[in-house]
Amino acid sequence: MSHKSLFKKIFQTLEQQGYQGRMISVEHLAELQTEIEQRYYQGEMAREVYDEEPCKKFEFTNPAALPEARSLIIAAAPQPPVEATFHVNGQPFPALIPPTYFFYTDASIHQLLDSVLGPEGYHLVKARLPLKLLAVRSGLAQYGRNNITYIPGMGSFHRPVAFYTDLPCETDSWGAAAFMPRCSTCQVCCKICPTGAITPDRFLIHAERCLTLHNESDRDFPEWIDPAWHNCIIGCLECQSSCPANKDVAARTDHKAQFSEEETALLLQGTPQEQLLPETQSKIKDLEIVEFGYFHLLPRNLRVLFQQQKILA
Ligand code: B12
Ligand code: SF4
Ligand code: SF4
Repeated sequence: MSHKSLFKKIFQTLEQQGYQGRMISVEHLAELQTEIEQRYYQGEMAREVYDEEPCKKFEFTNPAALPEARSLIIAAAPQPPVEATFHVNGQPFPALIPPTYFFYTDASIHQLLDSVLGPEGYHLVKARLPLKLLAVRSGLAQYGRNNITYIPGMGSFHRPVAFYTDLPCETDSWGAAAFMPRCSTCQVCCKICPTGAITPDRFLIHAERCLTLHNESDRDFPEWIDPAWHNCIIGCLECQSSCPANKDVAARTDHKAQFSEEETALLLQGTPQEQLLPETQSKIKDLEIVEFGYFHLLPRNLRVLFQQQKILA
């Protein structure tokens, strides 16, 4: 098959699944690296965030597993927030996990790309890169003022992923970073962000203030965080769920596990995963928190949510 036909087939295959994608040449990696490093050295990026994984593991050169990579495919799949229901004192308590924490779409995109490229002898390797910048500069997405990226039809409720491939890049969509036009007359996210992480005076968020950084961490919550600000099992949804650009997608939630009173009590006590009943383990696995290494944070994060609702003292 010609490169042009392959290129067409890749994007048709993604679109048939409701996904979207773009392709750029690996030649732009150096520019991507310079942009990120300049911001870092100019002090725009919080060192406590960018000196840690996954940012410190960004790789701006072809991966060892595919040194002859010629292009990058950046793709995104719609991903709604997920709801899990817990039970405390006879009361059901629905709690949300934002998009991002579910890997299944990465595997699905990988599989689809491989089904097109594999039979033609091309290879794919997952990239460790700044995905928002890549999505925006490839033309797949636009930045919102909240510093999250938006794709038509998906809003910000999508999960991006990128793959290196040895397929030559014949249609390169690299361009300048775009800002969602509607943000120029809107500041809803700045006002709603509980921690003041989004400020109108600069585009980058004050990442060190983002609630997500703190409730994804093992460290005790800093004193300046009001417990009432927590709104998810992990992460935070405030600047996305309030955004008018998400109006058409915000109502969708995937309903997953229901945890009984006994299961909720065991989780709150911090019972090790392997000591939970197999059906509880399977529900937890379904939430993908285990894969992310966040299972141990559940007792603390659930407790703070329940206390806020006065369900627990
Ligand atoms: C580090 C990180 C964090 C840190 C720091 C966040 C940050 N803004 O950098 C913390 C822990 C705080 C965090 C929080 C969240 N994160 Co996060 N995070 C990442 C990670 C690992 C890297 C982000 C990164 O590259 N930062 C570097 C900075 C410099 O890049 P940037 O934010 O894109 O900044 C660019 C713009 O500011 C632009 N720019 C600057 N000035 C101007 C001016 C104009 C006019 C324009 C157009 C552009 C522009 O240039 C900068 C780059 O040079 C990615 C995964 C990945 N591998 O990419 C996920 C990722 C970005 N996170 C994601 C999400 C969803 C979140 C949360 C909503 C958490 C949640 N799910 O509950 C919050 C949102 C916070 C927010 N409002 O941004 C998603 C975003 C999906 C999407 N729709 O865009 C990602 C891609 C993970 C994933 N695979 O889904 N995150
Ligand atoms: S809330 Fe308003 S300013 Fe913020 S990202 Fe959404 S449209 Fe843009
Ligand atoms: S995720 Fe929450 S804390 Fe972080 S910037 Fe958005 S609203 Fe603010």
